[in-house]
Amino acid sequence: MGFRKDFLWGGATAANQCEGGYNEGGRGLANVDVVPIGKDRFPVITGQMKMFDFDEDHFYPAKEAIDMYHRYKEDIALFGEMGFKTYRLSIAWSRIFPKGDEQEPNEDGLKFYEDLFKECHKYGIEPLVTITHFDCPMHLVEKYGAWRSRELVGFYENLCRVIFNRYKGLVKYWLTFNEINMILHAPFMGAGLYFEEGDNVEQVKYQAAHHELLASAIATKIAHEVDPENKVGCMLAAGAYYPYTSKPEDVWASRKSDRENYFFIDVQSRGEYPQYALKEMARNGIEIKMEEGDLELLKAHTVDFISFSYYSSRVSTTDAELLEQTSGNIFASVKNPYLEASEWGWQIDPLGLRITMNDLYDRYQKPLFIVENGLGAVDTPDADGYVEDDYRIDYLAAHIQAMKDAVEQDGVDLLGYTTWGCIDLVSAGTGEMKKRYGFIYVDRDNEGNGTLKRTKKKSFDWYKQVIASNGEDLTNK
Ligand code: P53
Repeated sequence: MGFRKDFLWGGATAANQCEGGYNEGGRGLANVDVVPIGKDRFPVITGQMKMFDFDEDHFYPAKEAIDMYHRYKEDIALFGEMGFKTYRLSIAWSRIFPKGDEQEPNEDGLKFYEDLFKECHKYGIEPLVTITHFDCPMHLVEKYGAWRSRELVGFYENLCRVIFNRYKGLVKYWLTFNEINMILHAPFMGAGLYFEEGDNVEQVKYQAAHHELLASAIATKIAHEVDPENKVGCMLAAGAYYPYTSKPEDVWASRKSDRENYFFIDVQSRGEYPQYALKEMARNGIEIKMEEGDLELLKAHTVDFISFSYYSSRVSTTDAELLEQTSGNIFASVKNPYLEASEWGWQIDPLGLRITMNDLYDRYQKPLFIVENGLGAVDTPDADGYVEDDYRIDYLAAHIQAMKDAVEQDGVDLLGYTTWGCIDLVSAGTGEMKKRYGFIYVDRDNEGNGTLKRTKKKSFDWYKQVIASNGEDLTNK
């Protein structure tokens, strides 16, 4: 019993949140580079405020991030020491195609990831690669309006062809779009969408989503053609919605909120636009322009597995006053009175992970892969850089226990588990360094000061023990 023998334990990062080196190796500028820290971040990531380049008044944490571009060997050695079986990372599109619409890729960028994958294999670590983790070359944003334009499908297809061929034999697990539903919630950060006055925002988002869904199906097709060993997954920002009360209207609201997110996975996994979504779009006057063959492509090239991030469950309500409190969050959710919250107000709900896993497995009947989970917290290192992060161990142990219950008690098929930000990195939501997830502490602050030195936290040895025991020993010694 317990987890499968080949269970993929590991950690996850994203290029823009850890690499830095934003203008090195021929890399082009991307949407994720120009999102600043501070009060303007939210309007920028939601596409309400135009920020297409750096300016003097803001600090842009992704420019240098934690400098993994130069330090990946040291970092991967530490992952190896923890016994990682897999390392989830993303490719920066603008390293491979600096502008996005070139015919020929940038060799420096290709070589960088080739070396990085080889470094992983030295330690027996299987790379799990997110093809796009929120990033889109700025040239594609400025010239085509990013995923608004159908041309992006072709540019993404080129990217996929190039990387699948180049990394054949080095990579076999691929995710097409990180948190594909993020296009609804943070459309500039998630998909390079910026809105002009007079735009029909919902129309633009769903048209762009269609392009991504199509691109995802095409990527799946090519991945399977290039190497039948390739396994392709979709990726959802998950977290089941609970009704605030047992009032049927609240229950119905929670179903609708779930569907808003499951919509994407329904298309990627079942290969069809679900009826509820078609009806809802029709009611809202949203008309998706499709071309001949689109629906066939979606149907023919569904994903092999379902991956998702889970940080918290969410709560829906029809109470207008309560609803008011939810504005300004990436995901609308009222406070659940039964749960504790992190320092950033993210509510902690391990059982919610088991519930979410069961929802997804019931719905799709495909293997699941938890590719993000973790606690963003303030860490206080001692003079040697050591952090006694029992709070993080408690969070992770409770979530691993819940996923074990889903596997052992409920029979969910789970391929692996990668914790988010296995090494401290820049927060996507806030741009802070202070919000840390790692087993490895990185000396850098919100303003970009620090030596970038890496040190092990208490959770480092704990996670090593969890992996060595294949999830049997979760005790904090
Ligand atoms: P941060 C919001 C809600 C759920 C998932 O988030 C999210 C976000 C964006 O903040 O994104 C994922 O860094 C994402 C990662 C991100 C991680 O969650 O705001 O895939 O890039 O870093 C954690 O604490």
